[in-house]
Amino acid sequence: MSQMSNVLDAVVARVVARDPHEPEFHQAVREVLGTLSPALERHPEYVEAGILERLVEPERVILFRVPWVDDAGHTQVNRGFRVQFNSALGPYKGGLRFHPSVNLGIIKFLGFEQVLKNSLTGLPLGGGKGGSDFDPHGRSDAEVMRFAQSFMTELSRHIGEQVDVPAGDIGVGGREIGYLFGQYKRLNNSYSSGVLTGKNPEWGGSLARTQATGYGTVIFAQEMLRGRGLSFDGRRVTISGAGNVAIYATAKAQALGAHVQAVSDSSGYVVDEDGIDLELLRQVKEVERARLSVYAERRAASSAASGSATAVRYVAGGNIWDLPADIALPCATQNELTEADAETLIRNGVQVVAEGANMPSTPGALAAFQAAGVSFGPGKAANAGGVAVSGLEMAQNASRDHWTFEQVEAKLTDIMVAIHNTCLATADEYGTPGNYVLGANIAGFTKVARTMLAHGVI
Ligand code: NDP
Ligand code: 2IT
Repeated sequence: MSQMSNVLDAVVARVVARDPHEPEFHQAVREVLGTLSPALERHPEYVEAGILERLVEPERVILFRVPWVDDAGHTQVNRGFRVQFNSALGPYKGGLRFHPSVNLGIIKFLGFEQVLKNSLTGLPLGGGKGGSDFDPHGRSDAEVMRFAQSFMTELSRHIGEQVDVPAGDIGVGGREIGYLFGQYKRLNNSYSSGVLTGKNPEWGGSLARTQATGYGTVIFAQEMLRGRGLSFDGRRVTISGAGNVAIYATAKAQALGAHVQAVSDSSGYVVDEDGIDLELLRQVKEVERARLSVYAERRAASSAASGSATAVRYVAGGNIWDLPADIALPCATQNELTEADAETLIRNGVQVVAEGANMPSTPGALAAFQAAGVSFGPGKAANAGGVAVSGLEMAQNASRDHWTFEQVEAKLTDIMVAIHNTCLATADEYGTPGNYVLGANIAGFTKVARTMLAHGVI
């Protein structure tokens, strides 16, 4: 065992020494490799074939200039990235993130997680990730379009339905996918529906892709609850974020009878004693692209108009994890839930945590949850519903078919339940019952490792 730990430590040390300025990538690699010893003990052939060294090295990294002209006529220059991490199981697949914090280390961490997540879905998908440090907040539609067109002009030469299939992530939703797809189509003079996922269902998208990540996270959490003899019904739920994943996690949790008490954005959080008003949330965030404070203002105004007491509170700059909750679903961004936050949640009786975002819990938070016996579902398992339905979108595009919402949702449910059960079965197999982190990492890894071994040293 300790010999294997030495091997893993050496791989981590080399990752850190090679790219010392990529802390999020180091964190993701450490977290995964920290759980693989027992699998490698059983499969020394993976170590001998250099699978670990290859797993942590992207197959290809593309970094490019994205020049565009803003509404004031000024030239802006952003950076574009696409990390084609691993194609053992299928074409590279993973989202694009547009956020000012984006850098190569963040895209590498997301790409690395994506490889294992996509493996867990059981679909034929490799892993990749991309994006830009472009900030869509406050930009006009015309600016977003010009930026997206410039971004795709370079990206288009690197992607394709058998090569690499991007989708959305933070800052990239239906509007951005539309502009990106339009430019790809124009540059290639071909209607290659399968080159991007997250498209509008009117022109090649899958029904239920918009809902898939949030719904999937809640379906996964529901299975976790079931294991503890619990359900969402009547439980207090805190959901961080107010974007695509948070909104549809709210919708599904409410449909299962939960009391979703709070959501957040990067400026603060709202607590709504009557439960989050989903239609108002969608109006404010999806339609108006406004701040969450606007949600609170509207709710307070409608309470005042109807003469009832105001049940909503906006806490600027506050910490959403201070609220007592039975179930916590972090759905905003990486490292948003710290060890101190985990301790507060544990003290307040949290029972299940499922990650809708990618790596939202710090390593200290994760350890604290596990030590306290909280059921903890890591992002690569719990949020795999988004990419899973992207895989279903690719299948529909390839067969020129279009499935109903109910058909897609039924397949999504099956996939999430299967991932949940695979995590638990793998954790049992390795003598760590209930350890979803170990189960997800080993199950995701071994399928990729077996395949890499079969394909030879490439
Ligand atoms: P959106 O852009 O739709 O929403 C992101 C939300 O998170 C916003 O409310 C945003 O607030 C908040 N947020 C972003 N960055 C920060 C930050 N640095 N600090 C605090 N809040 C922040 O993105 P998604 O909902 O699509 O993505 C959310 C998470 O889910 C990400 O981790 C993403 O990687 C992950 N994910 C997404 C999938 C998808 O299908 N979309 C699939 C699987 C995982 P603000 O507007 O103030 O910035
Ligand atoms: O992190 C993720 O899994 C996503 N952003 C979705 C990727 C995809 O290709 O649908």
